[in-house]
Amino acid sequence: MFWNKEIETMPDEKIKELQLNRLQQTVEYVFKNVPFYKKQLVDRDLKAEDIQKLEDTEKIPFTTKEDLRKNYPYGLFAQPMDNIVRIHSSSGTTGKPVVVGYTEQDLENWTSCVSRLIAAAGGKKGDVAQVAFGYGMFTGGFGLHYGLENMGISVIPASSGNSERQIMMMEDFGTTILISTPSYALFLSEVAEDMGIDPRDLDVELGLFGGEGHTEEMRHEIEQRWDMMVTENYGLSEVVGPGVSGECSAQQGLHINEDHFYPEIVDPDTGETLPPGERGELVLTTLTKEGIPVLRYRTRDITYLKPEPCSCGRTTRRMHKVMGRADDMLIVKGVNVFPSQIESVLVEMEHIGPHYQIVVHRDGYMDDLEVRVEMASSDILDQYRALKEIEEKIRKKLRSVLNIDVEVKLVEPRTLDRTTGKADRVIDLRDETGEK
Ligand code: DLL
Repeated sequence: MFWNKEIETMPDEKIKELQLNRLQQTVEYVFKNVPFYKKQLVDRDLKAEDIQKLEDTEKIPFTTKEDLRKNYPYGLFAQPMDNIVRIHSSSGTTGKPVVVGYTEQDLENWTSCVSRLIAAAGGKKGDVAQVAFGYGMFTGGFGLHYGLENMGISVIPASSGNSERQIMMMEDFGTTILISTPSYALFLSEVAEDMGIDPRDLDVELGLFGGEGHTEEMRHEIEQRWDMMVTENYGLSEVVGPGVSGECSAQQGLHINEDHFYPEIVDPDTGETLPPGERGELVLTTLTKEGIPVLRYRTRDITYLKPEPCSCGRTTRRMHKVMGRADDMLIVKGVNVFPSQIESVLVEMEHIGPHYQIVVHRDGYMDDLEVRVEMASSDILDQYRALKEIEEKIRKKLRSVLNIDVEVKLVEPRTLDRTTGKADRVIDLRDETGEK
């Protein structure tokens, strides 16, 4: 199902032409309207006319989260407040958040980008969608809400939390689409079971998950628990919120809304553009934003682009699911470890549940990685040997994947923290000593 077939199936040269046009306009627009960008461009003696082909984007300096923070709250807005009709902010945990503003046209574009990803995943009129993302400054709730409503889908603006009520609504209101973070969907399946309800008996048949990553293994786990198809979508407040990209039902990567966002992949350390297909940091330039356009925004998200056509008929380039954030990569004993590698191993193992926590400490000069993982049931909790065997099996498997020794600690079922939003699975105790 297409929402905007013309754009979604546009031949490559045409979409590139459109992108180049819009890129030139955006450069001109920010030059005129945002002193920060004007200075950046003047310093490099760069004008809109110097962008003659898409590759010329490389000449433009990057924008970082720090730049947005420094210009808090409205410093990078390209429109006077008179024209800003909505404000959101990012879920920053430290310091001031990043504030973004939308014009009426921005909201219209955002809504249609979100409708596209819902249609691509299989959502349609007649569906009943429960939005279990927080409504508020987080872009997830409102972003999905308007995209769904725009398609004539019945929306339940449940917001996040109040988990038993979420299950009750699913049962009573006949929810067919669940919208949440993957970790909250996992948690909700447990809540249903505690209420004596088998999630597979509910009408929910499609999950539209985003806001955080999850591995393929975790996707299968959630699909089985709910007997639903799980698709994911991606976005970030600084660029628009949800709606940058989303999976179609082929589940083979996320289609980027290329008429609105220009993606590049760069080396996260050097900032150099990487050859097509190589994995690195996603950098996004908005092509139509009026309120707060961004040039070459460093997302810190690690992925790669897939230019080959998709079986669904869309021609828009796809990005592989985000493999982790450059900032999340742990360096333990000199080895790079992505939490997603640990998740992939754990979710596949028997006797343990999908909930885990990664703790990094430093003992003298040595980093230690400890993985806490819940038992699937308490049946063998008092059988010391059986427990040790499971721990050893997990340890060996993690060692073969990560190339470092990991301490594995089995914990009782339902003892690790659950989340109604984005999961926080890594505890880096090295930070506390300032030794990282
Ligand atoms: O999380 C926007 C969003 C809401 C996207 C709901 C999709 C659905 P922020 O709070 O600004 O915005 O966080 C953005 O979340 O840079 C990624 O690191 C992460 N993220 C979002 N979606 C995904 C995903 C929203 N599908 C940050 N896979 C981004 C992996 C994701 N990470």
